[in-house]
Amino acid sequence: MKLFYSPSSPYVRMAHAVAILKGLDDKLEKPPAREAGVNLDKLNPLNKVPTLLTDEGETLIESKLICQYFDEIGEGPKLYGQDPQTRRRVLQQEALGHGVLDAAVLCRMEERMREPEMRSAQWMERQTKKLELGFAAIETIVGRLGPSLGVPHITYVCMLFFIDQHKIYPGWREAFPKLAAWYDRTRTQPALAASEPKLT
Ligand SMILES: N[C@@H](CCC(=O)N[C@@H](CS)C(=O)NCC(=O)O)C(=O)O
Repeated sequence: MKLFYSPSSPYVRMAHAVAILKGLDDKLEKPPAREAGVNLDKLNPLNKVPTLLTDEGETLIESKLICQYFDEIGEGPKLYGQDPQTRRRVLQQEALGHGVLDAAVLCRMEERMREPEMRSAQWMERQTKKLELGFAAIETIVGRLGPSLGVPHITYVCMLFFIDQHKIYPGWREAFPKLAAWYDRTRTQPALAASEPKLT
């Protein structure tokens, strides 16, 4: 299988961490997606990472779908659960982490891509509100998650690492101390430690 890869992408990291957890890392090639000569848009019209090309020649786009595929073919307990209610709960918890990460990425893009005079304070406020309310909701969820690594753990750790790395929400640790303590404990679990980007 080929997982088109970018070491800085938190969405790629989510898929990679699930692959490690499901015993699939050895079966993954990780071609760099952003090198000259790689035309990812031929496989994925959205030209986004992660994109997975399976051994059967199927192309999967979206990290959440790739994580579900790894859960289907990998070893160990089913991360998305066996019954519809558990599955809905995991998908909902995952969606919340993705939504917060999406808002963080939009904040970063606004700052990176636009000149200061072109930036919209209203847009930033709108995204920042999603961060604040999302963090509050996630803080209550992690209190109930248990120690065994699952999709919500992976989603939240990858999201929090990205936000910390790019200083998108300074002060979150003081505002959400239980979430900060959970993050520091959880990020050291093997699949998360092994997939953590090396900061230079
Ligand atoms: N919802 C997508 C988001 C993927 C995404 O936005 N990836 C970024 C890298 S972090 C990307 O490839 N951006 C390139 C672009 O938008 O042109 C997922 O979960 O896979």
